[in-house]
Amino acid sequence: MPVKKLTIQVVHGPNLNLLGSRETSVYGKATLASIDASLEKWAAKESVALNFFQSNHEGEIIDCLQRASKCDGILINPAALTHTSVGLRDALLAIAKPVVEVHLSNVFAREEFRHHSYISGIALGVVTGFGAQSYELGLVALASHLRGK
Ligand code: CA2
Repeated sequence: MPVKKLTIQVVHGPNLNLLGSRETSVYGKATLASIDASLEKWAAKESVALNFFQSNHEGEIIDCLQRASKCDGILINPAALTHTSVGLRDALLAIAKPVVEVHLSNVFAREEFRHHSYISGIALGVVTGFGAQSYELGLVALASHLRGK
């Protein structure tokens, strides 16, 4: 039987456009473009279509999620919005698709304010602390879930 094509919305939150240029000891040397390219490489082999979006603005991210209501699932690094945004949580609840939350750093090994996430409680799962690999692990897990594996 042919494999069903999945569509996954990938969302990167505020400041992640700076990846690879600053704070490399915390977030690693990979750029956002290189992370997207490696996700795309895996997705192409697995019959998964990825739509990428990054913004430094909460409202733009919420608008993107509302436009993405027909996707099968969402892979998101909400960045600082993780710890602050009821609006983002409500937008994810409204779209009602499986969400995987990812973080480059291990948020639990950092400042206490990063230990709380408004997103984790509504997510299928969370991957945190594996650098760029967090995204890859999250994508594989989300696609497996969507395929019922
Ligand atoms: O570890 C992660 O992926 C975070 O989501 C990154 C957020 C942080 O607020 C979360 O607590 C954990 C920060 C993203 C900022 O990205 C930068 C990248 C390069 C240089 C400066 C900031």
